[in-house]
Amino acid sequence: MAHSPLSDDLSVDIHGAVALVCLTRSAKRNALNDGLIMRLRQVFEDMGPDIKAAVITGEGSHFCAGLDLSELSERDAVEGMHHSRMWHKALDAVQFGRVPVVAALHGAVVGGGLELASAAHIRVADESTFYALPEGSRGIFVGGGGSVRVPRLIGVARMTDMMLTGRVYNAQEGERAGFAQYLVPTGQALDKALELAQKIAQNAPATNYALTHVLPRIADQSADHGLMTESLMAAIAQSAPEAKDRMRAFLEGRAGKVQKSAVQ
Ligand code: 1HE
Repeated sequence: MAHSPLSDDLSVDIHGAVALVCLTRSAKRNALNDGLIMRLRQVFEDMGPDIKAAVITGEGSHFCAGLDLSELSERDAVEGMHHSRMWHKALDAVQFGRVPVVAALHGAVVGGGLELASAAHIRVADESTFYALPEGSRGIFVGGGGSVRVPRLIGVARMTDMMLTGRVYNAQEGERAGFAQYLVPTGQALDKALELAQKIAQNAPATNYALTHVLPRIADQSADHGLMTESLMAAIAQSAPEAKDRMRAFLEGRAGKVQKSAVQ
């Protein structure tokens, strides 16, 4: 396993075909300053072809406390626009990079931390997780893509309520609302996220690409355009030799059957 502390604030460990990206600014609850946002972008843009999936997590007792509020002070409107666009580029690099990303969540997943978690493709939360958008009470608005990504997880009405009233969702409520796809006992989110990422890394690359790059675009299209895009993607995926090998493996009894899962 290779370990690279990219800076005091971020590290990357390679577990086979999975990159584990960790926010390591726990003294500030992994609050995201400009330098950290730029490094995150760089890490996801530079992910090489040997990496097939990634996990993102945070060191210490919280995933991420959002924007580093100590940097907010002296920005005018134009600088504020550039700052928000910088976040967009970084979180687009997470969502639309080479590989599927699983976020392992615990403690605070708030403000820009929730925006970061929302850019991942799957979220695994432990029982200590809580979700909030304190921007509402800090007199600001989301600026890291939250208005686009959060409603796709929980709906516009829930996000509006969170920002107008300061409502905090606990781990169970968050899973029911759609923030997380998996809820595990405290301390187990990272292991579960790594297990899922190892599984995802075994998928055919065309399937992973279709799910991370094409499915969200289809969801934004009209039904008619979406169906056409689906057909094009399906044809490309089916034509790959790897897809044919996998189908043949099933027909010849060499691939696993779909199994009813144990109650989770
Ligand atoms: C910070 C930040 C931060 C902690 N920026 N320094 N986000 C927020 O409004 C959330 C603000 N943070 C909190 O509500 C709490 O810190 C937590 C619930 C996340 C954690 O509580 P706790 O008791 O574990 O830690 P703490 O004692 O509050 O914080 C420890 C240190 O981290 C302390 O600094 P210290 O020098 O006094 O030790 C805090 O000041 C520091 N810290 N959070 C800067 N966010 C693209 S736009 C996105 C817009 C937003 O994200 S707005 C929401 C910002």
